[in-house]
Amino acid sequence: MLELWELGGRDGVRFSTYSWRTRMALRHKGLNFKSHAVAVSDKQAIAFSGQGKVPILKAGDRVVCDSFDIAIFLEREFPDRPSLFGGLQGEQLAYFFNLWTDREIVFGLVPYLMLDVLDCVEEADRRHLRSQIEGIFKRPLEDLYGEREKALQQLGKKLAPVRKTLGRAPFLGGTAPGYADYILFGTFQWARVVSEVPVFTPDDVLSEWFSRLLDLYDGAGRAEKARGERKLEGAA
Ligand SMILES: N[C@@H](CCC(=O)N[C@@H](CS)C(=O)NCC(=O)O)C(=O)O
Repeated sequence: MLELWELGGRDGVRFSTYSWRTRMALRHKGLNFKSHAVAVSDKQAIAFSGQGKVPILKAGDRVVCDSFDIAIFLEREFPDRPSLFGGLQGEQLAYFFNLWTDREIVFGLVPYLMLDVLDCVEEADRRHLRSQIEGIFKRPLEDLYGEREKALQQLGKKLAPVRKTLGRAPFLGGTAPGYADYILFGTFQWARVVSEVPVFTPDDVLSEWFSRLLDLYDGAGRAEKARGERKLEGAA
């Protein structure tokens, strides 16, 4: 039995970029799992893992931390299921893409999204996340938010090679999705779940790709409601 510990916000909303990478990897392998929602400030709940971050995957008595290590674990443990990397060369390239996405895209989205994230979590997590992010950027979140237009423009430039790549094939994995797709998907799913403002316009090739990813595995990504959808229902 596979169990996933992942961030859960108010009303159990699943918004973490890293847990979405893992969720999609599990679906890709056709594996069922039990999800445990964890508050980011609740370190007691994940003390069993010997570290302080989620996602964490438990498979029997084995505990795997870090979304990329979880993907490698799934690839090694379930080699007969569809491959996430398409071999070691693909795994190495996906490792690079994971680092690039974390440093350039996730970091680039923080000014744009972080105040929205605070709306989606309970008070203790709000304090935790504000002090963490303000500690990293050395500025109040409101100042960062004031620069979101600039942040979006920079993001647009950084994503240009991804757009060009998606002009050649429907997925970063080629004709079928692979772990590189889930890395980037998780990042935009984070944006979709916490913010009402779309990161790209509907005619953008990235928007078409994102929509394909949302549809995968019986619409697993789409089943998590966007911030705008929750607002319409009076829940956000
Ligand atoms: N490199 C890790 C990063 C995981 C990570 O940063 N998780 C965040 C939640 S999205 C966390 O647990 N942070 C702990 C904290 O803020 O105290 C991965 O890929 O899983």
